[in-house]
Amino acid sequence: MEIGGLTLVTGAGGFIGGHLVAKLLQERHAVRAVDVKPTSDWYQCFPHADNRVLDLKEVEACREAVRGAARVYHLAADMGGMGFIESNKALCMLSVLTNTHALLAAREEGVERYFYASSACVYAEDKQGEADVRPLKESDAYPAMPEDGYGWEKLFSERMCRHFMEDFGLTTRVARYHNVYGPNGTFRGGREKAPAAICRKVAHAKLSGQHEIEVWGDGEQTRSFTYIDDCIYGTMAIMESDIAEPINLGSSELVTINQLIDVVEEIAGISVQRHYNPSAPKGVRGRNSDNTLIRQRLGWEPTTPLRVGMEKTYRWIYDRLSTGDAEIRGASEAPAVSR
Ligand code: NAD
Ligand code: GDC
Repeated sequence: MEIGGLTLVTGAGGFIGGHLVAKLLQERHAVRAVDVKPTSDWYQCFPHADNRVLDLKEVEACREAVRGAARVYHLAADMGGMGFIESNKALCMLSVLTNTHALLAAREEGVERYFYASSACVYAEDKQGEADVRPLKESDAYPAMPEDGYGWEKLFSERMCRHFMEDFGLTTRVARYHNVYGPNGTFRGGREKAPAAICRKVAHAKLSGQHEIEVWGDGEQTRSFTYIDDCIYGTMAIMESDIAEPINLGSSELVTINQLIDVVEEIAGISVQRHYNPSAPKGVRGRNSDNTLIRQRLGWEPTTPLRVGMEKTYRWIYDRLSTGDAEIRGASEAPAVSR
């Protein structure tokens, strides 16, 4: 027996959306799963969901997607890691259409709750200039100086959620995700983020016997990485909470990229020669999540240790590569530019 009303997940063919649909179905919710990609390209596709292929940049598609839904998790976005967002700013900004039209449709339909997946990329760049960074608290998004393109779109869409709540009474919730990783996500093709990219490179080194990898930047830049299970738990908790302002959803375990590589080497059981590429996309010098607010409001914060999450991620990527797929084995890391 299903519980609650219908829940819509947009971007359901992607990494986080696929895991969210899985969890909602496991908890016996009725789910509509929507993505622009053909279902054969979804990372996870469940026969028990109402799966639809729609381009949510179109308002009519949003109306079809939202029809009958009580809850909307809006995750659809044209996005990726630094290799994608640095060279596809216009495409990233066009995601404003999906959120705008989904909000309009949600208002018309009278949905009960609307969740928007924002990003740590909304934070002002001048607060992320050092590797030994002060963790970012929610107020650090202003005065606004976010990541060019992608970050501006996220910040604008956050504010649209806020004003739909204030002016139209639509209950909106916004989480700022900090670099989420795990199995069943992008690990090749140019949109992958550092955890999946490093897993792929080390797994490829192990499989090929050529124990060397390229590292973007000098490896001393810092990040915190959030395991997918924590992301899904936090997303659903924030959706059901009374937290009306954007809130960090991220790990506070700060590591350098070199330390991330150390972890993957240990999991893989090899050491690799690192070739640093200073002209590759680097993004901010340091970024970490201040979790004071989420601890106060939810009595919880992401806790999965990097070593534990990376073990599962590496195993999944290693298994994909070791299937013998020549294209995957030789996967190029050229930044993806789609036109
Ligand atoms: P993803 O790229 O794996 O999934 C996004 C999905 O949205 C894709 O499957 C894509 O096909 C779909 N999509 C894009 N345009 C669409 C459209 N016009 N209509 C319908 N579907 C469309 O990304 P993800 O990692 O699962 O991220 C989910 C959300 O979380 C995104 O909004 C992203 O910006 C946000 N986010 C993710 C991270 C992270 O580290 N993964 C960090 C910060 C924010
Ligand atoms: O791509 P990303 O994970 O995104 O890169 C983190 C750091 O890892 C960068 O400094 C990058 O130069 C370095 N790096 C080293 N080698 C590699 O092979 C590699 N591939 C990649 N991709 N990076 C490498 C992300 C955004 C997301 C999202 C999150 C929110 O920025 O790209 O879209 O919004 O932030 O936290 P990152 O953390 O800069």
